[in-house]
Amino acid sequence: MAGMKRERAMAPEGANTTVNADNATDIESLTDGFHLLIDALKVNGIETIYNVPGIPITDLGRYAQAQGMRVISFRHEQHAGYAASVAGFLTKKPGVCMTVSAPGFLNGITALANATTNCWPMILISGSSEREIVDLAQGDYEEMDQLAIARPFCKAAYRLNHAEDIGIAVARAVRSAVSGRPGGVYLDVPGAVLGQVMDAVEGEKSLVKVIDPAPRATPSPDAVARAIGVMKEAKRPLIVIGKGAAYDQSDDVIKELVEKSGYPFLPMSMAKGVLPDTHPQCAAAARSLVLKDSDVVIMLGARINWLLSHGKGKQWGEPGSKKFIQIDIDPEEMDSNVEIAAPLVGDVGSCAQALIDAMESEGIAPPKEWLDQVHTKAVGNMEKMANKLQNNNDPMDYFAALGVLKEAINTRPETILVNEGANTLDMCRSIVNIHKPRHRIDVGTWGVMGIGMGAAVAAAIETGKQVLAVEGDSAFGFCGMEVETICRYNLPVCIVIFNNNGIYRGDGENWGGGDDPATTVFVEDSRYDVMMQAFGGVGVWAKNPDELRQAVEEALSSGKPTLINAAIDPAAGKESGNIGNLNPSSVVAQARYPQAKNI
Ligand code: OXT
Ligand code: ADP
Ligand code: MG
Repeated sequence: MAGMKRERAMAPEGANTTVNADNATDIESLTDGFHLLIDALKVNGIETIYNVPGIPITDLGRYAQAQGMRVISFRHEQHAGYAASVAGFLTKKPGVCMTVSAPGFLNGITALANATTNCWPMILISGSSEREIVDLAQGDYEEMDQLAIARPFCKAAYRLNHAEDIGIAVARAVRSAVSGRPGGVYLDVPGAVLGQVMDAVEGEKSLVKVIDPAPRATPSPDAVARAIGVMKEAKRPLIVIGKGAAYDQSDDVIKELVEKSGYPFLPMSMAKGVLPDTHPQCAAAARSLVLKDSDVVIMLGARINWLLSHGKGKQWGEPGSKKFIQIDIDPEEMDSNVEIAAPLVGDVGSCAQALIDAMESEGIAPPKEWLDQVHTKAVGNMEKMANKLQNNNDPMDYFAALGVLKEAINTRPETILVNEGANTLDMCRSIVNIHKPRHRIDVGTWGVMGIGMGAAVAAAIETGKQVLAVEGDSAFGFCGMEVETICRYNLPVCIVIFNNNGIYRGDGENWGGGDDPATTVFVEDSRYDVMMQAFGGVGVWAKNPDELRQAVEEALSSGKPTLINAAIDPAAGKESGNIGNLNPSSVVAQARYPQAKNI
C-alpha cells in the first residue's frame, strides 16, 4: 500500500555494514551483490556468461570465474550478445550477456532486439548508474536511462535497487525469457547494488530457483478436432517447419507427425536438420511448387512473415486457395498475415503429439500423385544443382566452393554450420544439406549481418562440437575481430570466408566515374587468413576447390581455430542474393542509371 515501508533484510542489527576488515567472523557471515548475482544465476542452471569487461562489471566477471562459471570475454558487446542469444536457442536456457553502462549497453541492445525478434531466450545484464543521479541527469560516468531505452527492444525489463532483491529479479528475468514466446530480457544493475553487503544467511534465503519456467502448453481438444477436420480435406498438404520447432527440441515427435501424416515438409533455414534434408518427404528442392500448389499448410513453429511473402502473392497460388493450420506458442501470432482456419496454441511438441493421437483412426494420407509431383520436382532441381557443383571454374565460383562444403558436412554431420552473407547465405542454404536438428545457425528473421562469430563461439562453447562458419566477406567484416576471441579460447571453429571482394559482388564501379571505389567493393584479395595467423590461428588462402577441400579437411580433423580465405569470382554474385526484389526502385532511377540492369 502507498506509504507502507517494506522491511528490508539488511545486515543483522548491531553489525555495521562497514565491516571491520580484520574481524574475519564478520566477513564470513556476510555476502554482497556481486556474489548474490552469481549465486542467483548458478541456482537457475546458468553456467556461462558472455561479456565485455569494464566499469562496473569487471570484478563481477572475475568473481564469476572464481565461482566456477565460464566467463567468455569478447572484443565487442554485440557479439557477446549474439553468442548469448544463440546459446539460448541451442539450450532453451536464457543465454546471459553482461556489459558495462551506456555505450556497452547500447552495443548489446542490437543483440537483445535480435534475440526477441528470433524468439530466443536471452538476458542482457548491464551495469548502470544510481537512479538518483540518472533521474536528475547529473552527468555521471556513462550515464544513461538504460531501463527506459531497453524496454521497446525486449520482452521484459527490470531494474535492481537492493541486493536482497537480486534473487527475485534473476528469477523474473529467467521466467520472462523462456516462458511463452521466448525472447530477450533486460536486467539493469546499478554498480552500487553490486557493492551492497548483507547477511549471508539472509542472502541465501533470498535466492529463487525458478520452478517450471516454460511449462508445456497443450492445445484444446476442440482445436485439435478442428485441425484434423481440415487435414482430412487435404489433397495437396504441406508442413512448414520453422525455427520455433527446432527450438522446441521435440525432434522425435515432429518426425513422427511428418512420417505418420506422410505430408511433404518444407524446412525454414534454421529448421533444416529437424528432419534430415535428405529425408524422402523433404520438399526444400520443390519450394515454389509446394507453396503454390498446396491446399492445406501446417505451420509448425514458423511465422507467415516476409520470409514467406506474408502468405500472399503469386508465390502462394490463387488467393483463398489454401487453408492454414498454425501451431504456435503465441496465440497472438494467429491471423497475423492470413486467416488461420485451425489455430493450435501450445508448444510444438504438445501440439504435434495431440495431432498424432487424433490422427490414429483418421485416414489422412495425401494422394500419391501429389507426393510423386513433389518428389519429381525436388529430384529434378537436385540433379540440376548437382551438375553445377562439380566444376573447376577459375576463378572458383560459389557452386564449386559450396560443393566442397556440402561433402564436408555430409561426411561430418555432427558439425554445426554457421552461415551469413547474401549469396554466401542463400546458396549455402540450398546447397549444403543439414542432417541434425539445431545444426544450422544463420541470420534469422532479421537477416542480420555479423551474427557469425558470436554464433560460432556459442555453438562451440555450449555443445563442444566442431563448428564450420561459412561467411560472406562483408558479413565477416561485421564481426572479424572476434577471431582473436576464438583463438584465445582455442575453439574448434573453422571459418570459411567467401571472398568475392565485396558486398554481393566485387566488380562494382563508381557510377560517378570518380576515384573513390564503388560503394560495395573491398580491397581486392584481402588476406583475412593473415589476420588469423596474427592471433596464432591457422590461416589458409584457398584459390580452387582442391585447396579448399584440403584446408577444410585439415581444420575439421584438427579442431584448431582456422580461417580459410576462399577466393570467389567477384562477378559471381547476385545483388542481395535471392532477395533483390526487396530493393526499392523507380522509373527515374532506372532511366538515369541504365547500368543498374547489369548488377
Ligand atoms: O522451387 P524453385 O524451383 O523456385 O527453386 C527453389 C528451391 O526449390 C531450390 N532449392 C534446391 N534446388 C536443388 N537442391 C536443393 N537442395 C535445393 N534447395 C532449394 O532453390 C530455389 C530457391 O530455394 P530457397 O533458397 O530455399 O528459397 P528462396 O526462394 O530463396 O526463399 C525465399 C527466402 C526469402 C525464404 C530466402 O531467400 C531466405 O531465407 N533469404 C534470406 C535472405 C537474408 O536474410 N539475407 C541476408 C540479408 S541481405 C542484406 O540485408 C545484406 N546486407 C545489409 C545489412 C544487413 N543485412 N545487416 C546489417 C547489420 N547491415 C547491413 C549486407 C551488408 S547482405 C550483406 C552482406 C553481403 O555481402 P557478403 O560479402 O557477406 O556476401 P556475398 O553476397 O556472398 O558477397
Ligand atoms: P522461421 O523463421 O524459421 O520461419 P519464425 O522465427 O518466423 O521461424 O517463427 C518461430 C515461431 O515459433 C514464433 O511465432 C514463435 O512464437 C514460435 N515458437 C517459439 N518457440 C516455440 C515453441 N516451443 N512451441 C511453439 N511455438 C514456438
Ligand atoms: Mg561478398
